[in-house]
Amino acid sequence: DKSGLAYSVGVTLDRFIKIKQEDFPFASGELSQLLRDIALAAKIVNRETNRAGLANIGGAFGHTNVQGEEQQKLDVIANIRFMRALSKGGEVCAIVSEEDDEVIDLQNKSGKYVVAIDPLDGSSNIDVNISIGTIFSIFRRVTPVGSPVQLEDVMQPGANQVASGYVLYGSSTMMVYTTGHGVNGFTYEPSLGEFFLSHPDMKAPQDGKIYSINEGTYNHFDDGLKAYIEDCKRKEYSARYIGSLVADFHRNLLKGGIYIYPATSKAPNGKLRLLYEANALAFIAEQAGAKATDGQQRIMEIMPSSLHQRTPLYIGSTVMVDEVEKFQSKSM
Ligand code: AHM
Ligand code: MG
Repeated sequence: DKSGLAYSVGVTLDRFIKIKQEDFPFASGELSQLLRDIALAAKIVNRETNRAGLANIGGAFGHTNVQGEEQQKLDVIANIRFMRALSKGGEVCAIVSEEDDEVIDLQNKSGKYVVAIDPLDGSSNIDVNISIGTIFSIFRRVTPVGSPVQLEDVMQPGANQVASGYVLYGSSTMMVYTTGHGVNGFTYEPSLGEFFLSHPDMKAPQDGKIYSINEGTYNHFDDGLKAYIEDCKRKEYSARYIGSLVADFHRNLLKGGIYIYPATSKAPNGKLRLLYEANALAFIAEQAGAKATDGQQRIMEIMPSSLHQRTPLYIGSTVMVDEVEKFQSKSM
Protein backbone atom coordinates (compact mmCIF):
# COMPACT_ATOMS: atom_id res chain seq x y z
CA ASP A 1 0.00 0.00 0.00
CA LYS A 2 1.10 3.42 -0.95
CA SER A 3 1.10 5.12 2.44
CA GLY A 4 2.76 2.10 4.07
CA LEU A 5 5.59 2.38 1.59
CA ALA A 6 5.92 6.08 2.23
CA TYR A 7 6.16 5.54 6.02
CA SER A 8 9.04 3.17 5.57
CA VAL A 9 11.18 5.73 3.74
CA GLY A 10 10.51 8.56 6.21
CA VAL A 11 7.59 10.71 5.21
CA THR A 12 7.43 14.43 5.81
CA LEU A 13 4.28 16.20 6.99
CA ASP A 14 3.86 17.79 3.57
CA ARG A 15 4.12 14.47 1.83
CA PHE A 16 1.77 12.81 4.28
CA ILE A 17 -0.84 15.50 3.77
CA LYS A 18 -0.51 15.01 0.04
CA ILE A 19 -0.92 11.25 0.32
CA LYS A 20 -3.96 11.75 2.51
CA GLN A 21 -5.43 14.16 0.04
CA GLU A 22 -5.26 11.60 -2.71
CA ASP A 23 -7.21 9.39 -0.34
CA PHE A 24 -9.96 12.03 -0.33
CA PRO A 25 -10.25 13.20 -3.91
CA PHE A 26 -13.21 15.48 -3.21
CA ALA A 27 -11.39 17.65 -0.73
CA SER A 28 -10.48 21.00 -2.22
CA GLY A 29 -7.02 21.07 -0.71
CA GLU A 30 -7.69 24.16 1.36
CA LEU A 31 -7.74 22.32 4.66
CA SER A 32 -4.44 20.71 3.71
CA GLN A 33 -2.98 24.11 3.00
CA LEU A 34 -4.28 25.38 6.33
CA LEU A 35 -2.52 22.55 8.16
CA ARG A 36 0.68 23.39 6.31
CA ASP A 37 0.32 27.05 7.31
CA ILE A 38 0.00 26.00 10.94
CA ALA A 39 3.05 23.75 10.65
CA LEU A 40 5.08 26.61 9.23
CA ALA A 41 4.12 28.94 12.07
CA ALA A 42 4.94 26.12 14.49
CA LYS A 43 8.47 25.91 13.07
CA ILE A 44 8.94 29.61 13.63
CA VAL A 45 7.58 29.44 17.17
CA ASN A 46 9.83 26.45 17.78
CA ARG A 47 12.81 28.54 16.78
CA GLU A 48 11.71 31.35 19.10
CA THR A 49 11.11 28.98 22.04
CA ASN A 50 14.53 27.43 21.59
CA ARG A 51 16.10 30.87 21.81
CA ALA A 52 13.89 32.11 24.62
CA GLY A 53 16.49 31.63 27.30
CA LEU A 54 18.90 33.79 25.36
CA ALA A 55 16.51 36.68 24.91
CA ASN A 56 17.60 38.55 28.00
CA ILE A 57 21.29 38.22 27.28
CA GLY A 58 20.88 39.45 23.73
CA GLY A 59 23.66 41.98 24.21
CA ALA A 60 26.14 39.23 24.88
CA PHE A 61 25.85 37.87 21.34
CA GLY A 62 25.00 41.10 19.59
CA HIS A 63 21.33 40.59 18.88
CA THR A 64 19.56 43.50 20.57
CA ASN A 65 16.90 44.61 18.16
CA VAL A 66 17.24 47.87 16.26
CA GLN A 67 14.88 49.88 18.42
CA GLY A 68 16.58 48.53 21.51
CA GLU A 69 13.12 47.46 22.68
CA GLU A 70 12.51 45.01 25.41
CA GLN A 71 11.92 41.51 24.00
CA GLN A 72 8.28 40.65 23.61
CA LYS A 73 6.91 37.82 25.65
CA LEU A 74 6.94 34.47 23.91
CA ASP A 75 3.18 33.98 24.08
CA VAL A 76 2.69 37.32 22.36
CA ILE A 77 5.24 36.40 19.71
CA ALA A 78 3.54 33.05 19.13
CA ASN A 79 0.19 34.78 18.75
CA ILE A 80 1.62 37.14 16.14
CA ARG A 81 3.22 34.26 14.23
CA PHE A 82 0.09 32.15 14.11
CA MET A 83 -2.14 35.12 13.26
CA ARG A 84 0.14 36.02 10.40
CA ALA A 85 0.25 32.47 9.03
CA LEU A 86 -3.50 32.06 9.30
CA SER A 87 -4.37 35.43 7.79
CA LYS A 88 -1.87 35.27 4.92
CA GLY A 89 -2.86 31.73 3.98
CA GLY A 90 -6.28 32.77 2.67
CA GLU A 91 -8.28 29.75 3.87
CA VAL A 92 -9.46 31.26 7.14
CA CYS A 93 -12.18 33.88 7.67
CA ALA A 94 -12.07 34.24 11.46
CA ILE A 95 -9.88 33.37 14.40
CA VAL A 96 -10.55 33.00 18.10
CA SER A 97 -7.35 33.25 20.11
CA GLU A 98 -6.64 32.98 23.79
CA GLU A 99 -4.64 36.18 23.38
CA ASP A 100 -7.52 38.27 21.97
CA ASP A 101 -10.78 39.17 23.70
CA GLU A 102 -12.83 39.42 20.51
CA VAL A 103 -13.22 37.31 17.39
CA ILE A 104 -10.66 38.35 14.79
CA ASP A 105 -12.53 38.88 11.56
CA LEU A 106 -9.95 38.56 8.80
CA GLN A 107 -12.28 40.26 6.29
CA ASN A 108 -11.57 37.34 4.03
CA LYS A 109 -15.07 36.43 2.94
CA SER A 110 -13.90 33.64 0.67
CA GLY A 111 -12.24 31.82 3.59
CA LYS A 112 -14.14 28.65 4.44
CA TYR A 113 -12.57 27.95 7.79
CA VAL A 114 -12.67 29.26 11.34
CA VAL A 115 -9.76 28.56 13.68
CA ALA A 116 -9.74 28.63 17.47
CA ILE A 117 -6.22 28.65 18.86
CA ASP A 118 -4.17 28.89 22.01
CA PRO A 119 -0.89 29.95 20.39
CA LEU A 120 1.26 29.12 23.40
CA ASP A 121 -0.27 27.27 26.28
CA GLY A 122 1.41 26.62 29.61
CA SER A 123 2.56 30.17 30.04
CA SER A 124 3.86 29.64 33.55
CA ASN A 125 6.36 27.14 32.11
CA ILE A 126 7.85 29.44 29.48
CA ASP A 127 10.25 31.21 31.79
CA VAL A 128 11.53 27.99 33.35
CA ASN A 129 12.38 26.04 30.21
CA ILE A 130 9.65 23.43 30.53
CA SER A 131 7.52 22.00 27.72
CA ILE A 132 4.80 24.23 26.29
CA GLY A 133 2.33 23.80 23.46
CA THR A 134 0.09 25.23 20.77
CA ILE A 135 -3.48 23.96 20.54
CA PHE A 136 -5.75 24.49 17.53
CA SER A 137 -9.23 23.64 16.43
CA ILE A 138 -10.63 24.07 12.90
CA PHE A 139 -14.26 24.44 11.85
CA ARG A 140 -15.92 24.99 8.53
CA ARG A 141 -17.99 28.18 8.74
CA VAL A 142 -21.74 27.61 8.83
CA THR A 143 -22.86 30.81 7.06
CA PRO A 144 -22.35 30.99 3.28
CA VAL A 145 -18.85 31.61 1.96
CA GLY A 146 -18.81 35.15 0.60
CA SER A 147 -21.00 36.63 3.35
CA PRO A 148 -19.69 38.44 6.45
CA VAL A 149 -18.56 36.20 9.31
CA GLN A 150 -21.13 35.70 12.06
CA LEU A 151 -20.80 34.67 15.68
CA GLU A 152 -22.50 31.34 14.86
CA ASP A 153 -19.53 30.49 12.62
CA VAL A 154 -17.32 30.58 15.66
CA MET A 155 -19.65 29.23 18.34
CA GLN A 156 -19.89 25.66 17.16
CA PRO A 157 -19.80 22.52 19.28
CA GLY A 158 -16.58 20.52 19.09
CA ALA A 159 -18.37 17.72 17.24
CA ASN A 160 -18.33 20.02 14.19
CA GLN A 161 -14.53 20.25 14.10
CA VAL A 162 -13.04 19.26 10.76
CA ALA A 163 -9.53 19.08 12.18
CA SER A 164 -7.68 19.77 15.39
CA GLY A 165 -4.24 19.33 16.76
CA TYR A 166 -1.41 20.47 18.93
CA VAL A 167 2.25 21.25 18.76
CA LEU A 168 4.38 20.16 21.69
CA TYR A 169 7.59 22.10 22.17
CA GLY A 170 9.25 19.46 24.33
CA SER A 171 12.54 17.63 24.35
CA SER A 172 11.58 17.16 20.71
CA THR A 173 9.01 19.29 18.97
CA MET A 174 6.01 17.40 17.66
CA MET A 175 2.87 18.17 15.76
CA VAL A 176 -0.09 15.87 16.27
CA TYR A 177 -3.34 16.29 14.37
CA THR A 178 -6.53 14.65 13.27
CA THR A 179 -8.95 15.32 10.44
CA GLY A 180 -11.36 12.75 11.79
CA HIS A 181 -9.57 9.78 10.24
CA GLY A 182 -7.33 8.79 13.12
CA VAL A 183 -4.46 10.66 14.72
CA ASN A 184 -0.97 11.08 13.37
CA GLY A 185 2.11 12.53 15.04
CA PHE A 186 5.11 14.16 13.41
CA THR A 187 8.46 14.91 15.00
CA TYR A 188 10.44 17.96 13.97
CA GLU A 189 13.95 17.44 12.61
CA PRO A 190 15.51 20.85 13.22
CA SER A 191 18.55 20.42 11.01
CA LEU A 192 16.29 19.68 8.03
CA GLY A 193 13.46 22.00 9.03
CA GLU A 194 10.88 19.28 8.46
CA PHE A 195 8.28 17.41 10.46
CA PHE A 196 8.54 13.65 9.88
CA LEU A 197 5.82 11.10 10.51
CA SER A 198 6.95 9.38 13.69
CA HIS A 199 3.68 8.26 15.29
CA PRO A 200 1.33 6.92 12.59
CA ASP A 201 -2.24 6.12 13.62
CA MET A 202 -1.82 6.85 17.32
CA LYS A 203 -3.98 4.81 19.68
CA ALA A 204 -4.34 5.55 23.37
CA PRO A 205 -4.20 2.65 25.84
CA GLN A 206 -7.72 1.84 27.07
CA ASP A 207 -6.56 1.98 30.67
CA GLY A 208 -3.56 3.49 32.44
CA LYS A 209 -1.72 4.08 35.67
CA ILE A 210 -0.98 7.79 35.55
CA TYR A 211 -3.15 10.52 37.01
CA SER A 212 -2.50 14.18 36.31
CA ILE A 213 -4.24 16.79 38.39
CA ASN A 214 -3.17 19.81 40.40
CA GLU A 215 -3.64 18.26 43.82
CA GLY A 216 -2.81 21.50 45.52
CA THR A 217 -6.49 22.37 45.23
CA TYR A 218 -7.62 19.04 46.72
CA ASN A 219 -9.54 20.74 49.50
CA HIS A 220 -11.77 22.33 46.87
CA PHE A 221 -12.54 19.06 45.03
CA ASP A 222 -15.97 17.46 45.34
CA ASP A 223 -16.21 14.29 47.44
CA GLY A 224 -16.37 11.95 44.45
CA LEU A 225 -13.19 13.34 42.98
CA LYS A 226 -11.44 13.19 46.35
CA ALA A 227 -12.43 9.53 46.61
CA TYR A 228 -11.14 8.83 43.10
CA ILE A 229 -7.79 10.44 43.86
CA GLU A 230 -7.53 8.40 47.06
CA ASP A 231 -8.24 5.31 44.97
CA CYS A 232 -5.42 6.23 42.55
CA LYS A 233 -3.11 6.35 45.56
CA ARG A 234 -4.42 3.07 46.89
CA LYS A 235 -3.58 1.53 43.52
CA GLU A 236 -0.20 3.26 43.63
CA TYR A 237 -0.68 5.01 40.32
CA SER A 238 1.93 7.55 39.29
CA ALA A 239 1.15 11.21 39.85
CA ARG A 240 2.46 13.27 36.93
CA TYR A 241 1.67 16.93 36.44
CA ILE A 242 3.74 19.24 34.30
CA GLY A 243 1.25 22.08 34.31
CA SER A 244 1.36 22.27 30.52
CA LEU A 245 -1.83 20.81 29.19
CA VAL A 246 -0.35 19.68 25.87
CA ALA A 247 2.56 17.91 27.53
CA ASP A 248 0.42 16.25 30.20
CA PHE A 249 -2.14 15.20 27.62
CA HIS A 250 0.46 13.89 25.17
CA ARG A 251 2.23 11.78 27.77
CA ASN A 252 -1.01 10.23 28.95
CA LEU A 253 -2.14 9.59 25.37
CA LEU A 254 1.01 7.59 24.72
CA LYS A 255 1.36 5.87 28.07
CA GLY A 256 -2.21 5.59 29.32
CA GLY A 257 -3.50 7.96 31.96
CA ILE A 258 -6.01 10.58 32.88
CA TYR A 259 -5.71 14.35 33.01
CA ILE A 260 -8.23 16.19 35.14
CA TYR A 261 -8.84 19.88 35.55
CA PRO A 262 -11.96 19.80 37.66
CA ALA A 263 -14.53 22.29 38.69
CA THR A 264 -13.61 23.33 42.21
CA SER A 265 -15.43 25.34 44.81
CA LYS A 266 -13.05 28.18 43.90
CA ALA A 267 -13.27 27.78 40.11
CA PRO A 268 -16.76 26.39 39.46
CA ASN A 269 -16.13 25.94 35.72
CA GLY A 270 -12.54 24.79 36.04
CA LYS A 271 -9.82 26.74 34.31
CA LEU A 272 -9.41 25.45 30.78
CA ARG A 273 -11.16 26.96 27.78
CA LEU A 274 -13.67 25.05 25.73
CA LEU A 275 -13.05 26.57 22.32
CA TYR A 276 -9.28 26.42 21.98
CA GLU A 277 -8.12 23.98 24.64
CA ALA A 278 -10.69 21.31 25.50
CA ASN A 279 -12.38 20.78 22.11
CA ALA A 280 -9.19 20.27 20.14
CA LEU A 281 -7.76 17.72 22.57
CA ALA A 282 -11.14 16.00 22.94
CA PHE A 283 -11.25 15.41 19.17
CA ILE A 284 -7.72 13.97 19.23
CA ALA A 285 -8.56 11.86 22.27
CA GLU A 286 -11.66 10.36 20.68
CA GLN A 287 -9.90 9.71 17.40
CA ALA A 288 -7.19 7.85 19.33
CA GLY A 289 -9.76 5.77 21.22
CA ALA A 290 -9.64 7.81 24.42
CA LYS A 291 -12.36 9.96 25.98
CA ALA A 292 -13.04 13.54 27.05
CA THR A 293 -15.85 14.82 29.25
CA ASP A 294 -16.59 17.70 31.58
CA GLY A 295 -17.32 15.16 34.30
CA GLN A 296 -20.77 14.41 32.93
CA GLN A 297 -21.09 15.40 29.33
CA ARG A 298 -18.98 14.69 26.27
CA ILE A 299 -16.80 17.78 25.71
CA MET A 300 -17.54 17.82 21.98
CA GLU A 301 -21.28 18.10 22.57
CA ILE A 302 -21.12 21.25 24.67
CA MET A 303 -22.77 24.12 22.85
CA PRO A 304 -20.54 27.15 23.47
CA SER A 305 -22.21 30.23 24.86
CA SER A 306 -19.21 32.55 25.05
CA LEU A 307 -15.86 32.79 23.30
CA HIS A 308 -13.61 32.24 26.26
CA GLN A 309 -15.86 29.99 28.29
CA ARG A 310 -14.24 27.53 30.65
CA THR A 311 -15.05 23.90 31.17
CA PRO A 312 -13.95 21.23 33.60
CA LEU A 313 -11.92 18.62 31.70
CA TYR A 314 -11.56 14.90 32.25
CA ILE A 315 -9.52 13.48 29.42
CA GLY A 316 -7.55 10.33 28.75
CA SER A 317 -7.85 6.58 28.82
CA THR A 318 -11.48 5.53 28.51
CA VAL A 319 -11.54 3.17 31.49
CA MET A 320 -10.11 5.87 33.76
CA VAL A 321 -12.51 8.60 32.61
CA ASP A 322 -15.44 6.21 33.15
CA GLU A 323 -14.08 5.25 36.55
CA VAL A 324 -13.79 8.77 37.93
CA GLU A 325 -17.32 9.49 36.74
CA LYS A 326 -18.56 6.47 38.67
CA PHE A 327 -16.92 7.82 41.82
CA GLN A 328 -18.49 11.20 41.27
CA SER A 329 -21.99 9.93 40.55
CA LYS A 330 -21.86 7.66 43.63
CA SER A 331 -21.08 10.59 45.91
CA MET A 332 -23.88 12.85 44.62
P1 AHM B 1 -2.57 29.19 30.43
O1 AHM B 1 -3.51 29.15 29.25
O2 AHM B 1 -2.65 30.45 31.23
O3 AHM B 1 -1.18 28.83 30.03
O4 AHM B 1 -3.11 28.08 31.46
C1 AHM B 1 -3.36 26.80 31.00
C2 AHM B 1 -2.52 25.84 31.78
C3 AHM B 1 -2.54 24.45 31.22
O5 AHM B 1 -1.54 24.25 30.27
C4 AHM B 1 -2.30 23.63 32.44
O6 AHM B 1 -2.75 22.32 32.28
C5 AHM B 1 -3.03 24.39 33.49
O7 AHM B 1 -3.06 25.72 33.07
C6 AHM B 1 -2.36 24.31 34.81
O8 AHM B 1 -3.09 25.07 35.73
P2 AHM B 1 -2.75 25.05 37.29
O9 AHM B 1 -1.47 25.77 37.45
O10 AHM B 1 -3.92 25.74 37.91
O11 AHM B 1 -2.68 23.61 37.70
MG1 MG C 1 -3.94 28.30 27.57
